[in-house]
Amino acid sequence: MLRFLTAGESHGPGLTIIVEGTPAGLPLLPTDVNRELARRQVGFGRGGRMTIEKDEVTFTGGVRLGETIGSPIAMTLVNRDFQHWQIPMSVTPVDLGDPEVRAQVEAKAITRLRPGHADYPGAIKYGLDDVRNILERSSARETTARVAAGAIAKQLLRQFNIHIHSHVVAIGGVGENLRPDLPTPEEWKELFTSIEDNDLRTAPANYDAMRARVVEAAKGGYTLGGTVEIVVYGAIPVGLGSHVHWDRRIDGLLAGAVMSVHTVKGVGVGVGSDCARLIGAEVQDEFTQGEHGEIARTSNHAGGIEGGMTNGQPILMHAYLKPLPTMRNALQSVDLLTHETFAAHYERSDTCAVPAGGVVCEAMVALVLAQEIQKKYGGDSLAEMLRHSRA
Ligand code: EPS
Repeated sequence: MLRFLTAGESHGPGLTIIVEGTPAGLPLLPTDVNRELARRQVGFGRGGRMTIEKDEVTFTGGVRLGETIGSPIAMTLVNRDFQHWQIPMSVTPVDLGDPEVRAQVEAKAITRLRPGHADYPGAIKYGLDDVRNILERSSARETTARVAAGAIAKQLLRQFNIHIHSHVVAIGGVGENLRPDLPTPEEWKELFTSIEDNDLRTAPANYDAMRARVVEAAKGGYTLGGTVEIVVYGAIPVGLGSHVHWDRRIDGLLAGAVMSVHTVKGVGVGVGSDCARLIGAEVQDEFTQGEHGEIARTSNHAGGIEGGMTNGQPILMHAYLKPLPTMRNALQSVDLLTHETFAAHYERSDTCAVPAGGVVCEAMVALVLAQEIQKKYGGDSLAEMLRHSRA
């Protein structure tokens, strides 16, 4: 079954991604991955880093003549910014006796803990007196690697006519949090096309007000969070996941995967947290007889999941992202070593990373669903999986 591992620091030489367990015979080109990486790099409100990087993978294993061969897929990706960090992020020891070299390493040491970041627990856990080693791996740079792995999962799901998309529905309190009704497939298509055309990845009606909110935050030196909606549509089979055990319920698996994305502090399925205040009739979805006599639904408040299983409706999820903890207008902090009070450490960061966050959430959803599709259909090759799905 598909699983993945990533390695690499934010300002180190690069990222490495291994995706294991993909079936043989899946058509796969670097452009399938790079297209997703480019979507993640877009986003009004990002800092200067995205103008330095151009994220593109090199396959170094698992793919031959444009198809997977069943062996682990290995990808590497270069951090272009590493050229500015060669001494402080050197893999081999550097000459700290040289005052110039020492100054460069010391300039990148961090001891003024950022509230809300991994700095404090990470430094205590790993016994460090410089938070740099925590920042480097806790940085959302790692999400590049997840999107690369997720692109392979998406490519597998596409073979079964399952598609995943996301859009930003709110930033910093501007925008709608929940969609009241289930849009038609045509409406989804129109919405998603318009979203890919703008750098906030939001419906055009929200764009100007959201953009103004981000500009205001950048001027004020603070950061913004927001809400993204993730939608899975197409031929979703009934019964991915199961009601029989807590760790087989697909809402739990999906929520856990999305919650693991940097800055995500809450996840909703269907009406999400609104279910606590709505009445029963507003949360469940009535059955009806469809046009061709089939079993159909009048709504999709459940977000396509009932009893820990997909019910064949589109899967609708919301992820709630907090404002990034690295802020020019820094909060009060203490120095890790002296415990003196200071303003928290600030270095180049983003005012708002919500549009990119949506693309990362898509990747995590894709990785979970690809595993579930493999459980459902089994098979070591794509042809075998397709045969099982047709049967
Ligand atoms: C990040 C800080 C910024 C972001 C980075 C995540 O990087 P830098 O410190 O180099 O300016 O740009 O995101 C990425 C590099 C990326 O690829 O998304 C952080 O502290 O989490």
